[in-house]
Order: sequence, then structure tokens, then C-alpha cells
Amino acid sequence: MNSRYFIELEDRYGAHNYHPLPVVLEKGEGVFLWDVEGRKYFDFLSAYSAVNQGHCHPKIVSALNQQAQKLTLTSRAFHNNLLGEYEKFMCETFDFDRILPMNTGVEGGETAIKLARKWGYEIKGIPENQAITIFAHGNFWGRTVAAISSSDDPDSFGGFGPYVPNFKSIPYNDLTSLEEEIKNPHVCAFMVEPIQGEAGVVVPDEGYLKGVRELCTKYNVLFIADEVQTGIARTGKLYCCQHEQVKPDLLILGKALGGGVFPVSCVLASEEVMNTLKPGQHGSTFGGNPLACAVAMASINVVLEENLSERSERLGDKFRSHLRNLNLPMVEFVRGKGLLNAIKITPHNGKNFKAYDVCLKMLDNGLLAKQTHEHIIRFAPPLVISDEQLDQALSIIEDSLKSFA
Ligand code: IF1
Repeated sequence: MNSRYFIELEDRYGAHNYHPLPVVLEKGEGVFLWDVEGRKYFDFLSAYSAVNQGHCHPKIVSALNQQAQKLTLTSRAFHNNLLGEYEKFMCETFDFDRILPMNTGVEGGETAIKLARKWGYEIKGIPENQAITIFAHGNFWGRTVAAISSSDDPDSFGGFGPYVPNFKSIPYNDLTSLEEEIKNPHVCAFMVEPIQGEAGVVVPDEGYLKGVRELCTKYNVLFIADEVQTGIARTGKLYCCQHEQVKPDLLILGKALGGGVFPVSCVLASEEVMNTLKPGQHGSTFGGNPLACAVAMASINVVLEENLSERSERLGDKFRSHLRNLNLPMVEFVRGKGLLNAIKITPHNGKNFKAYDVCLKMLDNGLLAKQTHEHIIRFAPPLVISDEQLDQALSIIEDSLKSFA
């Protein structure tokens, strides 16, 4: 069976809610993927930063296999022997009082907003059903009705109304407008990505996160950091807020928390916030299941043991400076932190190629990356990439870009 066969099956039987690159993958190991024709590729998307530890990391797969033969799911109607250990491990590793385990990133976002509203009513004293949550323009935190209700991207929210009320958004990287909005005593939280992923790896000014922290403290508003994409060593720290020594009130993790083998997400918060939830007020069939706990502990241990934060920081600097120094006419900018980077493609000399065309070229040359919006290409390899592999990947990117010169 060749790629065409598999693509046609998906085309006939699947919902068309994606437009994938024309490649059919069947094997992954470390930074590499192989398609059904046996062609080998560098993975420079890492499943949108869910495969930070590399494909099928042996320690993570082994944790999955071992636990899968013992106990996979009990539901939270009963205790299990891994949840408490996992909770302790995560609270100590990330320095928070308590954790609420969920599965997908968007469930983490929904959980954080529910916690913030409950805290707003019971601790801050916001009148019932009046709590307002603030977001930043360009935010993306998932596909649920609440998540699209905060979006200003018509592709995300179009055709799915009506929307969740009391969500407001302000310009990203703008502390003046943040202060304006959070003076309102009905505001319970500001939820923001420390670097906006889907918006095109938008890195805010140095000091923005510190400013958010100070303003949220000043006005008694919860600072929710959505680190589903920027967390777990992706930007060069265990989580991105640490670049400015900032601790959010709620930290949302997902994606690579599951090591690329299992959906695992969570919200970390203080005692005060987390204890607003009483039994029966929130939950999930799979949240905190023993298989997820085993996988997530292995995933984080790999990050710590293999120093993936430091590697991400060092190789990210190397990646950006190499591409910048090329001074390629069609590359308007290179931006990012750690190994979360993006370039903006600006056609010149009357040419009108798009980021998608460059992605097709890189595919032909053995590297997989995906455009976000029309002219931006995100580059996010697994953090286990070696220096030599990065050099090889950079030459593929360089050759592919130069072919459009
Ligand atoms: C898609 C990109 C999109 C996220 C942040 C929460 C979530 C995500 C910062 C929700 C998910 C994924 C979703 C996927 C493509 C990808 C993505 F930014 F990573 F590229 F869409 F914007 N917070 N991002 O980035 O996590 O529920 O998906 O586990 O929906 O197409 P999820």
C-alpha cells in the first residue's frame, strides 16, 4: 500500500477538518519519521510540541508498556497507587501546592477557567455569574465552544456561535490595555500564552510576563499561563514563565507531558485556588488514570535526566543565529525562544510563493514542517535533536529556501 492509497482512504471516510501535507507516516524514532515508501524525514513539528522527548522514546514507551499490562484505568471513583505519587512528583517539580489532572490541553484550559471563576465568586467576591476572563488577541487554546469563544480567528470561531459570554480580549504584549481591563473588579483571571504558538510564535517583549504578574497581583486577578505548547522544556526552561522568574497562579500543561504517547494535561495551582473545588464539582473519566501517571512521570524524568531545557536553549540560539546570518531575501524575520521558532516568508522580485510551497520543498528534501497562517513556518524539532542532526536540518532548510531565490 502506498501513500496515495492511505490518503484516499482518509479522503473518503474521514472528516476533512485538516489539510495535511501529502505524506503518510508509519514509523517514528527520535527526531526522525519514515513514510510508507520508506523515505526518512526530520520532524520539525513534533506534533505541535507534543513530542519534545522524541518519537517513541524507549523510557516512555517502556513505562507505557509496563503499566498497560498492570492497570490502565480505574476512574476517580476509586484511588489508585500511582495518582498520589504523580501528584507529589509534579507539585515538587513545578513548585505548586496542588494539581488537577486532565487529558487534553483544551480540557486544561477549561479547567483553569472554571477554577478561576469559582475562586472569583468564593474568594474575590465577584457577584454570581458576573466573572469576566480576559484573553489576548491571537490566542489559541483549543477547539471547544469555550476555547473558540475567546478567539479572534474566524477559522476558529466562524460558524460555531453562539459563544460563551464574559470573555474579553486585549492586544497581546500590551500591559497598558491589560491594566485598563483588569481594574474591573468583576475580572477573575487573565489567561495568556507566554509565547503565542498558533499566532505564529509571537514572542512578547522582555518584561511582559513580569508586568502581567505584577498587574495581576496588584488587582487581585489570577494569572493563568497556558503552557500547553511552550511548557515541558520547549522554550529553553522547564516552563516558559521561568525565563522571567515569573510564577503564574495557574499553570496549564499538556502535549509533551504525555511524551507523545498518551494524552495527559493538568492544571497546577495554589491551595487557595484548588480548594475552591469540592467533590463532584469537576472531573473526567480518564483524568489522572494510572497509565497517564506512569507515562507523564517518565516523560518529565526524560526532560530532567537528558537536560532537555538546556539543550533547547543552546540549540535554539544556534538555529536562530544560523538562519539570521544567511540574510536570505525571502526571510523577513526569524523569531522564537529555545526550540520553538518560526520564520516569516516574504516573496520578492514578483514571485508569489507561500509558506506552504516552502513546506512542500522541505518535504521533498527530507524535512517536515508546517506553516501557520499564510506566510509563517514554525520549526519545532524534538528537543533530543543532536548538534549534527540540527546542522543537517539547517542545510535542508537553507537549500529549500534558496531554491525560491
Ligand atoms: C489543532 C498549535 C493549534 C495549544 C495551546 C491549548 C491547546 C493547544 C497553546 C489545546 C493546541 C494544537 C491543536 C491542533 C494544532 C495545534 C495548534 F498551536 F499547536 F499549532 F491549533 F493552534 N493551548 N494546539 O497550542 O490542546 O486540546 O489540542 O490537546 O487543533 O489543530 P489540545
